[in-house]
Amino acid sequence: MKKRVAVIGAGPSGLAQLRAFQSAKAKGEDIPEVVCFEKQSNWGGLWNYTWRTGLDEHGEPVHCSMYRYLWSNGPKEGLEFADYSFEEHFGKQIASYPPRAVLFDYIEGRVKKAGVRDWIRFSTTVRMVKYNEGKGNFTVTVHDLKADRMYEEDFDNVIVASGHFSVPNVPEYPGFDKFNGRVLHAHDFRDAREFAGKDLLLLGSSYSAEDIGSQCWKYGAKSITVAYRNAPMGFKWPDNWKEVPKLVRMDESTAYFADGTSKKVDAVILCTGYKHHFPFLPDDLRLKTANRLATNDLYKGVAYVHNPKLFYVGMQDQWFTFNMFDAQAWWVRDAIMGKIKIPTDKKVLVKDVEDRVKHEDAGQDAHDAIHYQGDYVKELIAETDYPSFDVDGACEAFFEWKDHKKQDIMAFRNHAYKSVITGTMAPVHHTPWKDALEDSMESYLRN
Ligand code: FAD
Ligand code: NA7
Repeated sequence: MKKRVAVIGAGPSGLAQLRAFQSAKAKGEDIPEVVCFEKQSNWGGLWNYTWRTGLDEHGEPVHCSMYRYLWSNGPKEGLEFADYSFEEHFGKQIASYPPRAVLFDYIEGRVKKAGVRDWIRFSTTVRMVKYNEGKGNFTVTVHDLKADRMYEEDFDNVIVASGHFSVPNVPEYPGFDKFNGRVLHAHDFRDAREFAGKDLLLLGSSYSAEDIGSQCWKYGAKSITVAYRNAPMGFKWPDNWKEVPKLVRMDESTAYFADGTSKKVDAVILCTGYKHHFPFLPDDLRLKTANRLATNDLYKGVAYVHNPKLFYVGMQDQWFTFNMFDAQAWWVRDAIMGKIKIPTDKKVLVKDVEDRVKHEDAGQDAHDAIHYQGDYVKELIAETDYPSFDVDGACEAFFEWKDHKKQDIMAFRNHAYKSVITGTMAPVHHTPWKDALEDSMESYLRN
């Protein structure tokens, strides 16, 4: 009997997993039967944009946290697939910060080429995973949303690739219930034009606050006020953008901050992050971790220490994305196919996690964090046949990106970097980011 493997989610991580198995098959290896369950009707995960917010047409929570006009927030040279370059996909080198639709096309291009679409059961939500102690396997209960039918199947391994930037962390502040404007989380933000001419308050001081604020600024918001909880982002912001200490309370129209200042605002956007949320996993299988580089309970960052037949891909906070998911997916594939041995002594697995946490905690700054995650990618790649690439070169692209952000936060996307896969330099985009209001693929590729 062939082993059966369930993959939960067909976003970049789940698709990396399918491509990993398919590449072994293409080399003549006998691979397990792989079934991927995806609750959306298409692949791409967060990159599969929808206008919907709240619940979808089936009553399922909408997964998408992306929005119109989103451009990559880091250089594409940091995420390029080692087995499928941008040049291979687009037939030429393209600029370094592609809009969402361009990256979606790139992600899709590789899996279309691999021919793995048939492995995915779309519009199918995983409702429960149970480990059968006696049989040593898992029973997965799923809901076919189109047929409105629930059924169970057994699998030898389960790989959770359901993402962790979809279920919002939604704090409450005094007065939200009295405020006359809209209070929304970044997860439900879709179109910056809604806020043209408005005074906006954003809470949070990480990527969402930076990027949603920048989008709103670009598309004509009157002012942006960002309240930070611990530390400001500290970029050189435009004149109508201010960072203030944390929000204390609101009334019908005004926000009051910890430094005694206040600001009349029209809407509040909570850029307060996301939760690792796995409603389909029981206590004995459910990962509980903060959003960090060294997660809790994952040996080599992927194998669940309390039951190493269960794997998680893409659960780390992310500098590296697509290429890190690949490194993980190839490693998980080889662990499942028996080419990599996971130690049977749980103490060894736990120690591995402790060491990773310590190592991450020893880092001082973002520079160390990028190196840390780069080293992790290198470590995994060295143990599989994933094409080796210049990970240090990708780290360099991240360092340059950080410098460019410091120089001018509204212009960092006008820079270009060198591919670590093909060695070619990206062209400089034809229009500065702040003036490029049209973000279609046709427009972006017109270089
Ligand atoms: P996801 O993309 O979240 O995919 C998970 C998939 O699992 C989804 O398709 C979902 O429908 C499915 N799923 C979930 N639960 C179930 C279930 N119970 N049953 C069946 N299917 C299920 N990264 C970059 O590299 N560059 C960027 O510019 C960038 N910008 C970002 C901007 C935003 C606003 C956000 C939120 C993230 C951004 N990211 C970016 C990071 C992003 O996390 C990764 O690029 C990538 O999408 C992660 O892939 P994933 O497959 O792990 O998760
Ligand atoms: P992050 O990077 O997890 O950041 C969350 C931010 O929210 C962070 O600045 C937190 O403040 C802040 N936060 C969390 N809880 C609160 C409360 N209660 N009050 C105020 N502020 C709070 O999430 P992002 O959404 O920015 O980014 C996630 C991904 O989306 C990322 O990979 C991007 O590529 C896009 P802290 O700094 O801890 O004080």
